[in-house]
Amino acid sequence: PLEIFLSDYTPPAYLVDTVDLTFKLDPTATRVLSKIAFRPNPDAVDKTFYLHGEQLKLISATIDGKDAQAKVTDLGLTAQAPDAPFIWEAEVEISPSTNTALEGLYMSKGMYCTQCEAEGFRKITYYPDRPDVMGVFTVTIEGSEKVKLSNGNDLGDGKWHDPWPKPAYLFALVAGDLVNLHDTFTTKSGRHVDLNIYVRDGDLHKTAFGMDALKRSMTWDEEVYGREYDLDLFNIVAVDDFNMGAMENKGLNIFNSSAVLASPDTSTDGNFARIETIIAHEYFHNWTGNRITCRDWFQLCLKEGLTVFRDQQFSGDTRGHAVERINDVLQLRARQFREDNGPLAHPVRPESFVEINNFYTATVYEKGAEVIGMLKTLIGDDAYYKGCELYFTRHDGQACTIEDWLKCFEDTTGRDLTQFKLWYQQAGTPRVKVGESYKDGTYTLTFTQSTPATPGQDTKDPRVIPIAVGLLNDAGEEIQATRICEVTDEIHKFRFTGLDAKPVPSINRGFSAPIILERDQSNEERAFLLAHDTDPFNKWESGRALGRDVLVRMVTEDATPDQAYLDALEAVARDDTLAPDFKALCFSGPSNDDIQQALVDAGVTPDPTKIFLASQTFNLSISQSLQDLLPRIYAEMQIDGPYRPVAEDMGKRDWGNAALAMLSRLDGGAQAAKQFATADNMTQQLSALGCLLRAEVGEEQNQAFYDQWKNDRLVMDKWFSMQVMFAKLDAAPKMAKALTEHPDFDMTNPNRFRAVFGALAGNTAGFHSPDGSGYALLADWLIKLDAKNPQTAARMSTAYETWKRYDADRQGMMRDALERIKAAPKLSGDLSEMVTRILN
Ligand code: HT7
Ligand code: ZN
Repeated sequence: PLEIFLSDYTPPAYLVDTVDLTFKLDPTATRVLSKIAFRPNPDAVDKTFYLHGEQLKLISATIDGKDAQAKVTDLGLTAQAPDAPFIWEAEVEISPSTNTALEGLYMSKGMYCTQCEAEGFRKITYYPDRPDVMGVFTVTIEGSEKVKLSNGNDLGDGKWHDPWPKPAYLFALVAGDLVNLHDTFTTKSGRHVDLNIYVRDGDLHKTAFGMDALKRSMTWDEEVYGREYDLDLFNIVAVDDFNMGAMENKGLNIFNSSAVLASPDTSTDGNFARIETIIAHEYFHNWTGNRITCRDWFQLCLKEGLTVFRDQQFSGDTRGHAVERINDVLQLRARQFREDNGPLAHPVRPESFVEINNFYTATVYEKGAEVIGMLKTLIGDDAYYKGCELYFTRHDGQACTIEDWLKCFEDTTGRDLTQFKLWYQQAGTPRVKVGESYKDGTYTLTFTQSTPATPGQDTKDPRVIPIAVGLLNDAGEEIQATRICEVTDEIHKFRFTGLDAKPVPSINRGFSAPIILERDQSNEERAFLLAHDTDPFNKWESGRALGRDVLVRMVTEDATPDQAYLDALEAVARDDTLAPDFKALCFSGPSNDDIQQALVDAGVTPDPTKIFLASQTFNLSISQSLQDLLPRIYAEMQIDGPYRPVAEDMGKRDWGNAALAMLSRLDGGAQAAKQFATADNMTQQLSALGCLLRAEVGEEQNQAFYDQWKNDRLVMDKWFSMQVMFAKLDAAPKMAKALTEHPDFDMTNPNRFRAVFGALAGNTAGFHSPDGSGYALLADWLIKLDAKNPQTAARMSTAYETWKRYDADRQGMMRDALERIKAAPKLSGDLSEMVTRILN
């Protein structure tokens, strides 16, 4: 396998002006005719004319009308091209119906669709398939399908023209017998835009929320970033078979149907919130990704980190900043910290890769977003938006680098961002030790930073870390409003003067930097901050730390939950000033993975079985201590009137269902059974089913759920996943195995595969069953899936990335599973790269 290095970047030999494509659609023999106007690139070093192309049957190729005499390999072709502008014409044949990798042109339930990011266009025709080659595309689609779509504006008769030059990864085509919801949007400068969401017949009633989210996203980007839409048409298409969430193709976004289709009876609050975020994310890419794209795939975070940051801002503005931030950090810790502290750790901007699809990671996306957030914190809001404005004007229509992005902020602020750039270059989560002292009215905080070695990076330089700090007095009053301590050295001190007594610090407020704080903090202080901190993130964080400490002691010392913790939780439950969704988060408790990390940090080998059993006792104790309060909370959180996917109602359902989960540990599921029977929306129905499955009394309801929803594939994904999620210990791999034998299991559909095996990997105690059955089952299925869909198989192999954390037996069995995958015949480059990196 070929490793590609950022340092080897060279400009393309030829640039593209225009691309004319004609598709003669046929399931097994689609013909693609291309006519491309090339011109030599004056900046090129290597002048070889090279076009990428994979799995293509070349019918003919000419340069200026003469046989191109192309030399073809499995990966592309070369030809003698003039050192002057010329026209390339080619015809190739491809087979969309047998394309199960879902990359390039493929078929999903009778519908043609494409996925070209990152390198799928080369499976459609020969082309310089790299993001720094941008052309103006005109597309003609010939076929009997009722609806035929491509990028840009509709010229009629299956013909499309996109006036904006774009890289090939943003090309899209869809053809099928689809129906659509139509709406319109008028931009602030008066452009009339037609909006459509195309779906398969029968799904139209699930499109209204997506359309509303799209219009709100368009308004938000105008108001907050001054970005307007730039075509007369914006189309979204829902596709059932899709490797990721969605794709931002210019003017023709393609969505996994799970990321756009929503209705109250089939979608949970969580689904609605996710759909809103993804719609916004893809729409925001129109400026951060499409108008300004990446020079090469090493710069992926340029568009992804920034666009995630923008979608998080949007969701915060829409649903509330405190809860949005807590949820974003929960995600970051669960996925990115895990990645950053294991064998797959890599910088936000990687230095090398074998398969770019393996770098659509939590580090590039989520840590990439954190880096933007820190930049904004360091330079301030005004300077941030001024820098963005310069970026949009200076680089419109270009393919850029992280250096281009940072230079805009250097030029607007006069600040040197060389040290800040380390956040893009160094992998690993910084650890910051906190020391404190108080003398004569001066309180001093000493921060000492270090970052553990990561693959290929043994030593690290100190980074600039913005740590937001506030101080409270012992009456719980804020005596120092949030101040940003800009840590730049390995050891950095900050003084707070004029104090009457030693304060209580609230450190890294709002999670201002993605770091691990190391501080000896007493449980009294945690409880104090949980009660008094004005920063909602640290208020929640203190409660979380308390819970983690209790659980860790339960695992390591067989302790019982202490009364102080239970009292602190009760105070949260009774506090009428706190929002219901915030309370629900305070009660979500530390995750299994949280506890594992804490144990590893304390030098203890985590045993997932033991942690699971301790968590059961922990949750039961909380339920018992609140038993008098729970019926009242539950009753108060019930909502009269029709379901609305708005933050206020979602918060009430969250808190009400947290109460239901606690009640179910006491009443054997009686209340949950009532809720299941009367629920008029999926959030209530599914929460109740979860409680019943957890209590191991939900067999009847589980069957009823199946009977009710067996024809709705998105709800069926939930049904598959719930059963694995709530199976206890080694029942989880058994359940997953049984579900693979269910007639509705379809391994070629990534959503269904993830429903079963994503749930298995997420059921920590089940996946890590001491007999190794979880590891072995996943390995069997990853090998099977790899033959059909390497991209999804490779992504799911990350379930093994923590293998070095465990005891010798578990390590041995996980290593065996990884070795078995590695030795599988005809293993894809995608999966092979992942298992090799995980094993190293
Ligand atoms: N930019 C897209 C990333 C992507 C993708 C999407 C679907 C299928 C395969 C894919 N490979 C890469 C989605 C996004 O970040 O918005
Ligand atoms: Zn994206």
